[in-house]
Amino acid sequence: MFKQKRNMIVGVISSLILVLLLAACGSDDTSNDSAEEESYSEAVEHTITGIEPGAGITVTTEAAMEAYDQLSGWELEQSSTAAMIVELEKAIENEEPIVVTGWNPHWMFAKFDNLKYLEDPQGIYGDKEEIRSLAREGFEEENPNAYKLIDQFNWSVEDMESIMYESSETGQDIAEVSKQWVEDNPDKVEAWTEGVEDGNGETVELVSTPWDSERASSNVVAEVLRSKGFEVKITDVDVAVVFEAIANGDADVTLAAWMPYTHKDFYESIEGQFVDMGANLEGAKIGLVVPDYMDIDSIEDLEAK
Ligand code: PBE
Repeated sequence: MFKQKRNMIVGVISSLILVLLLAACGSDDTSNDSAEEESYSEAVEHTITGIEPGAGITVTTEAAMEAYDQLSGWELEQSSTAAMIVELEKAIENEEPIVVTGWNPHWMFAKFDNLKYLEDPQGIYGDKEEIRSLAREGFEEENPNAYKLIDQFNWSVEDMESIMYESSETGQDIAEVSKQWVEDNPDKVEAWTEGVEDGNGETVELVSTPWDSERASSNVVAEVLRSKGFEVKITDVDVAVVFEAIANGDADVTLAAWMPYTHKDFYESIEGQFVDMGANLEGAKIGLVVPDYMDIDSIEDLEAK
C-alpha cells in the first residue's frame, strides 16, 4: 500500500518535470523561430522614431545614418517629442520593438524603467555631453550682475529631471513647477546669487528651445533673476534661431546649448560671435534608445535595409 503510494508520487513528480522540461524547450524554440522570421530592423520597418525636424538630435541622427552601414536605407520619422513619446508608450505596452531618439535629462527613463541606449562605437552621439550657457558679445559689460548670476548658475541632471518629471506627472506647467523648485532649494539659489548686486529693473532676454529641459532651466534662472530685481523675457524658438539670436545680439543669453555633439553644427556656424560661459549642467546624453526586451546592445546590431 505504502509502496504503491510512493510510486504514484514519484510518477507524478517525474511527469511534472517532463512537462516543465518540454515547456522550457518549447518556448526556446518559439523565440528562436521568431527571431529568424523577422529581425528587429524589419519589425520597425527600418525606421527610427524621431522628434522635431529642427532639433539637434535630428541633425546628429542624420549624421549617424550616414556613418553606420547598418543604418543604410533607414528612415528618420520626424514629428514631435510628444508624438515620439506616444509611439514609445504604445510599443512598450505591446512589447513591440521600437528605436527612438532619446536623451537625458528627460523623464522618459524614470517613467519607463526598461529603456537602454544603444552603444555607439563610432561616437557620433558622443559620450560626455553638457549643456552650456552662451552670452551675446557685450552683455557682460552692460549688465555685469545679471551676467554674474547666470555664470554662477549650475545644477545637476537630477535637479532638471525632477522638475520635468513632476510636470509630466501632475500636468502642472514647467514654469509653475520651476517657481516652486526655486522656493524649495534656497541653498542652490544662494550659491548662484553670491556676490550679485540687485538689479534695477533691467530686462534680461533669454532665448531658449521649446523642450521641457530648457523650459526648466530658463524658468528657474528667470525666477532667480526676478528675485534680484531684474525683468526677464524668455523666448522659445528653434535651435538654429537660438544660435542666430545670440550671434546677432537679439537675445542676451541662452542656457540651452548642448555641446560638444548635439548642437555642434549650430555652435560652429556662429563661432567667434558669442561668449561661451561654460557648462550649466554636466552629464547630459543623447542617442538611440530601445526598450530592454529588445535583445540588441549596439547600433551595429541593427541591419541595413
Ligand atoms: N533635445 C533636448 C534638444 C535639446 C534639448 C536633446 C531634444 C535637441 O536639440 O536635440
